[in-house]
Amino acid sequence: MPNIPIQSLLTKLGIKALNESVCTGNQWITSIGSENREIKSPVDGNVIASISFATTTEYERVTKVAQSAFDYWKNVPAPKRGEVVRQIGNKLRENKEDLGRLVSYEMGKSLQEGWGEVQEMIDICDFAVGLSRQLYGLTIASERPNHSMQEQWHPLGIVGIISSFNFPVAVWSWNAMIAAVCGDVCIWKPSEKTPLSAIAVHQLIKSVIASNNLPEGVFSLVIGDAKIGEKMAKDHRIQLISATGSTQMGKRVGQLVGARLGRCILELGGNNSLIISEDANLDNALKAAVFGAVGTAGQRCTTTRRLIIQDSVYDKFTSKLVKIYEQLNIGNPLDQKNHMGPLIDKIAVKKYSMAIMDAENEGGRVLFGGKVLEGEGFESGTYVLPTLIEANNHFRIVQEETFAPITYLLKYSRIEEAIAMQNDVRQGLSSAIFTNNIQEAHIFLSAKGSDCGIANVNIGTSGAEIGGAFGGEKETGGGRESGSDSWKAYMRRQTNTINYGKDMPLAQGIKFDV
Ligand code: UN1
Repeated sequence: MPNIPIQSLLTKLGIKALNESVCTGNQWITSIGSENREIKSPVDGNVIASISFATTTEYERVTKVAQSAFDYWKNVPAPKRGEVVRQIGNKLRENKEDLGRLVSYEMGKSLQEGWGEVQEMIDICDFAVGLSRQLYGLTIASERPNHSMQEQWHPLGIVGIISSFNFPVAVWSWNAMIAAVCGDVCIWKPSEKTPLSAIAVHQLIKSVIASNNLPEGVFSLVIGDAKIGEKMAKDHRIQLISATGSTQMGKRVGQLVGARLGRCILELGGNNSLIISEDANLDNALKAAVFGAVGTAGQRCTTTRRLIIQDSVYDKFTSKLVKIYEQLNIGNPLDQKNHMGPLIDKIAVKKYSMAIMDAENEGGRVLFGGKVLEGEGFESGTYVLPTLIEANNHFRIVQEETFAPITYLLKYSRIEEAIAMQNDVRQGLSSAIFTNNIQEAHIFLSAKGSDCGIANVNIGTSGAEIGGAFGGEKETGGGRESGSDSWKAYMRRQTNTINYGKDMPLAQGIKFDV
């Protein structure tokens, strides 16, 4: 097993003193009277570091600094803001290897996926740089003579980013890089399970902030727990909250932000399915199904949780799938021969075991897996076997998102039936179909097809590119982040009507003479 020289990695990434829980860009604020917590790696159970968590006093300081930074940043021309983002992208390029390794060790995803996550950050920087010259508004035909109308997009304010452990750094960049070119400043509360990767990111961008003479507060970090998250959600000084995590967490955040009529982008749970038609290229479908199910040990919001397989190919497909599962290597994610690493912690392992028990109690049949791994290399108690269960879509447990590598196998005979099953869950994030039948593919993408925010043909449910809008419907929360025109949620829209004539006609033909 490769031992990770964690201390030298932390030093390389500039992580030294850890009694500071808050960063406003260049400056770290020492936490006074706050509690210290141990951060353990799910890879080997070792304590990586003991770090301080912010108190509400420190949160207050950060918010004030962010408010004054916004007054500066909103006046910087957007392409100049893009230039700062370009430099951040380059910093990430230079440090992709080390940052990816830390993500992998702190979170437990495979090294390849750790690097992939940093690549996703680099990609969104590139996207945001281009966007900084394309924050286009519309011109609109006025109904009045000698009048023109236009729409402008202005900076919004402070964006609060609450991110989850499964993508410790990429989700920040989806939000923060777009927010930055839009003229917003951001305050990031990363998951309390993966704060070190967030600290590393802030250490990396420090030199960019300094060399561009940016004030403190354009990019801030608050290491905290749910208490800080609640504070952010209630804080009227934060114009937009972008939260990623469970549906349960999102409902709470949505209520708190809604109560003050603030804005929210919610990216919550998924219950993603892959439909495998008899007309599919089954070899490709197998590869996509396995990556979708076991990638990040089933802890992506886009993980393939349900395989909906046509009855005529069901036996053939499932027996091949079980054979692949038998050959998967599970172990230290930093060892590149391993396909799957650990779950984030023992609580997640417990949920995995309980979900399997529930599925069996409801009549499900385990075709593979269902075990927590023990023995050499698995001392941390966080490794499990990826699991395949024959089930029924209406089982209570199938209707839920369990953040673990458990995949339910479901059977269908007609495409309409498969789509109905795919849509018959409360979540609506990602979906996919494997078919070479053009009619089926188009039905799946049509209004009577998938009801999800993401619908793919002949690729899996996970691994979305940053260029598209990312997010989903129903209990997934309805928010969109990352590419396409998601930037609009980070800006304030203003409609302008300009009269360049000599008269003052009213709209709707109203007469009002004075
Ligand atoms: C998440 O799991 O919260 O599409 C995000 C994907 C990744 C992002 C997942 N690009 O799987």
